[in-house]
Amino acid sequence: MGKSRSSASSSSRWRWRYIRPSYYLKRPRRLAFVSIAFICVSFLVWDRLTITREHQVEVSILNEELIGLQNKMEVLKNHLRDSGVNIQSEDQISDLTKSEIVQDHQIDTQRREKVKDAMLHAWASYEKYAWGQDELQPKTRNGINSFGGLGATLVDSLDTLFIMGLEEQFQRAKEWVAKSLDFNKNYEASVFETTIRILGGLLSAYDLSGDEVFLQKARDLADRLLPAWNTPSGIPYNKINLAYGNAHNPRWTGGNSILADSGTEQLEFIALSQRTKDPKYRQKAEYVITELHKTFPADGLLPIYLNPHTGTTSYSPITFGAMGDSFYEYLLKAWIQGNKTEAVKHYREMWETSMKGLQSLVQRTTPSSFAYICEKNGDSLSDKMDELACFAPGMLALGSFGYGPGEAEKCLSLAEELAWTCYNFYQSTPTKLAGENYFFRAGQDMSVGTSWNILRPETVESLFYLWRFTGNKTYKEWGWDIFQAFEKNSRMETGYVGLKDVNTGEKDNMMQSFFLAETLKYLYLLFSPPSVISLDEWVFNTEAHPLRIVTRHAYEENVLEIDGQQKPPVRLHGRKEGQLGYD
Ligand code: DMJ
Repeated sequence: MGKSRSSASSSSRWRWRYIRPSYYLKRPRRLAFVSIAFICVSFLVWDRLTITREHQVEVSILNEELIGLQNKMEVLKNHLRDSGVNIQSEDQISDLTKSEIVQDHQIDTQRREKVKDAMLHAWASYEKYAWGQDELQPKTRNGINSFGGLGATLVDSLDTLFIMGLEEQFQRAKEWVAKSLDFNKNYEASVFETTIRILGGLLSAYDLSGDEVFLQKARDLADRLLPAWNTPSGIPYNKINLAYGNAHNPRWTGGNSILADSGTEQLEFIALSQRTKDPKYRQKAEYVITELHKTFPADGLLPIYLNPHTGTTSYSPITFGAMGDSFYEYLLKAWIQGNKTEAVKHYREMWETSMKGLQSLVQRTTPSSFAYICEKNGDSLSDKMDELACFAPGMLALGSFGYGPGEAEKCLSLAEELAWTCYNFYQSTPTKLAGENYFFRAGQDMSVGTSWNILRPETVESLFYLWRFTGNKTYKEWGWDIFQAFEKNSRMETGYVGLKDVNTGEKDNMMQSFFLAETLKYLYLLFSPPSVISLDEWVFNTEAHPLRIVTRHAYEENVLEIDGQQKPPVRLHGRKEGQLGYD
């Protein structure tokens, strides 16, 4: 009996031996095994919990976006109904087969990857042959300092790399900015080019990444540019020596400042003041508009030459192409950047006036009735349009939603007509790439004038805006056609080049920095969901650098805040690339 009780108790002790510490202390191997197993299980649980938490955050962000989009859709539907447009019922919309949506999504993903691959190729070639220099010459495999040695391609590419999720490349570029970007150059820089490419590129990189090094560099550069505005009228000189600060205008303008060169710094300088809380940048750039506002003509169209001493215009052509273009673009965008508030109302008013002027320049070709924007010399119109003016359809689409019903549709419809013309600038040549400008003669529709193509972005920029605002997939197809033509004619083993002639396809030897900053970025965004760089939160400068829209208070307060605080950096990619806003 006693024996059986003791054997029962020893068998129960035997069964529970695994939970006794003494068992493991005598068996170090088992102790090690159990410890490792415990660590692994703990890690697994922690990892799963982290993923769940991240997913919850992402799901709630997506839910917020969804609600926002649903609200916007309602507003849009009401707006369209008010204007007499027939809206499909929910049932009809859901008739769109799921497979069609999935197919579109797959096509977009593939195309986006192709554009990203093009960016990688352009960037890798730049890294290999022209690292730190302004631009790559792919044929001769060398770099060239066409902007004074400011690493123009590198700085222009920062945000494209970031948006495409090319993190290693972005980090390498950031290190170069931190260690090697030096503005103390005895070089006569173009105030316009340096602002839109370098200052814009740095500010955008700062807004996206939150890294202070970009803001410090931006401030240093802007401080060197500021003396250009010290003229009797406040209209800036267009050239400045970055090391010594002496400013002047180029000789070929007869001492005049150029309209686009003087009226395309507002976004960058306002953004810099907002981020540094120092109003001096904004004040200089905005005073230019105040000055031009005083004598703004009834049609809102300004000749391309401005006298920096008197602040008045000099006799010269009126154009939405070279030397005029981005002045009009910035009137609209400064209004958007300023949250469309009272403080920036005058920008919108000036822009609307200019858009009446633009309409007065629109003619149609025969026989195909392509709409185009004429240039104007004195009282006479000339039937010529630069490819550069193909930014206008995008600008009109972006500005159309500020109008009331009726006017908004008219504006959007003109944008669509002009985009069709610009697309045909490409389609009408043997290479399917557009020339630099076009002439329109009775009975002949369009014919190429200057026949080079330097990888410009304006048409794909407009396609991007039109797709965002109309949801019409045709614009993606047109963008894809243009991308394929670049791939076919401009891609080389050592980068991308322009064409000397779009009729013959003969190549030049330059990979322009705006190909990486603008052309490839707009194409990538054309095939990305609209939440990637949402136009409600960002405004693109004229070099396609997105600047975050922040709260702007009325002028009299003279205080510009960023919603109380600096916003956190943007997270475009989750644990796996493509989680947020991509797939
Ligand atoms: C870019 O530098 C900018 O888009 C500018 O506004 C016009 N020219 C080039 C691209 O064509």
